[in-house]
Amino acid sequence: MITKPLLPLMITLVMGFSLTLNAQKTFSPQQKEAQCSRIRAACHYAWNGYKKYAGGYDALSPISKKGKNWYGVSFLMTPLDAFDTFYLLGMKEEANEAREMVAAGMNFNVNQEVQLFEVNIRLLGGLISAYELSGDKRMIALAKELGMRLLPAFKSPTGMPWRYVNLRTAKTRDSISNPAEIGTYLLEFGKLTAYTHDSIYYRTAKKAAFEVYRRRSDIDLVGTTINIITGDWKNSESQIGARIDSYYEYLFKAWLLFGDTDCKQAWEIHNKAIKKYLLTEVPSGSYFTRVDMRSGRETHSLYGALDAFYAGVLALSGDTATASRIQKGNFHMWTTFNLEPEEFNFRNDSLLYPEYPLRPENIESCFYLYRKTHSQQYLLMGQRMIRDILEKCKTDAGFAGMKNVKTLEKADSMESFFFAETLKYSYLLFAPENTLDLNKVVFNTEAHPFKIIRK
Ligand code: DMJ
Repeated sequence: MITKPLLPLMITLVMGFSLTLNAQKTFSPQQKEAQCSRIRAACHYAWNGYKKYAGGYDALSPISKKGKNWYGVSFLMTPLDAFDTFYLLGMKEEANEAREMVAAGMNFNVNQEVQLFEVNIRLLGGLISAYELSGDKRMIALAKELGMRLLPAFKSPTGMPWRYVNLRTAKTRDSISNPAEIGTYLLEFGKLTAYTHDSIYYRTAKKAAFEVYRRRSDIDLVGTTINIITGDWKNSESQIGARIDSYYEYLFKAWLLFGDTDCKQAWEIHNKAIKKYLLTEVPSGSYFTRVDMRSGRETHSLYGALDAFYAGVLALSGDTATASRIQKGNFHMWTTFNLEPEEFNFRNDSLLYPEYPLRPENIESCFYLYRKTHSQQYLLMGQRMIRDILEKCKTDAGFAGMKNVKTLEKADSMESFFFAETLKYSYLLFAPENTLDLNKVVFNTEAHPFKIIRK
């Protein structure tokens, strides 16, 4: 029992403690710069590892210390994805090295089948932003050539693209696709239309996205997989993660980037349905569950690393109230496992898929929320997540994804999006805001910044 004379002392001590905590919670410009330096050093370390062991390849295998290509030839995924991150971080030498590697080594005139979606967001997106930041005409020439070689993928009975296209022969393959791999071209193809003065690019990308949109259910949701020949849904589970995520993101961002009001309307209709049927409150935060696209009934309370992006899109759209509740859930997912898993069940915190391939989405959402609210909690969340990545994922040659967030067994993989997105958003969270003005640029889904040309 606390005696009366001791009470004022206790109150002073408790208040003093919480004041100290609050004081610690406000990041000074020096503390922010220290975070930026840490990210720059990590970026430098990973790039040196790539150059030493994997220079010229698509990516570094950070445990076996070897280079790895996605296909029979290299498309220099890492240098191209990394260029604009180096540029924004003020790493001029590295930015030049990466750009020269791309200019000297990129060749799209190859008899090689590629996955349309990945090549679009990483390569076409990387080339467009490289041009817009550096003015290097070689980058836009490569972008135009790649765009031309990707177009045949959209020749299908519905206008929805095949998943794979051969860059030289234009042969296409794989008709079972998904909203993300069908609807994530609006930004890159819209930019190509602006730079080529040929409307075919944006028209084609928009037709594909709206072929998905017009097949939405009566309750305005889309499913996970669809046949691009018949237009029939193959998997009617609706969610906001893998295979759907950037379809929603691009409808909203095509409005931001180009002022396309059709896209704005489609985004608003989908967003309303997503919030009505998928958004679920539990004590640890808000999450998006999975439901049947027609009935709206829950199929699985599964959430994961990819789903975490939606808080960022909502924050960017101005809905910071919903976004902050989702970010509470995102951070709970991270801290429950001390690195986020690919999938977990948010109703009982059980681990469903333990991988962590160095994904950015949780930090990306912190970045948008911080820019929109300036609440220090997002800096604290970011600081914690960045610390976990830099400490737990570091190897002798770079940074490695995790096979298992519980056992901390590493995977021999450092995805190029670690440079393009994870390190970039980590840096921008703490960097002075004029490093990147969100009123002037929109990020594509691989975090390549595109200049707004909204009319
Ligand atoms: C990136 O390639 C893109 O952000 C994509 O939209 C989803 N997955 C990865 C990063 O996790």
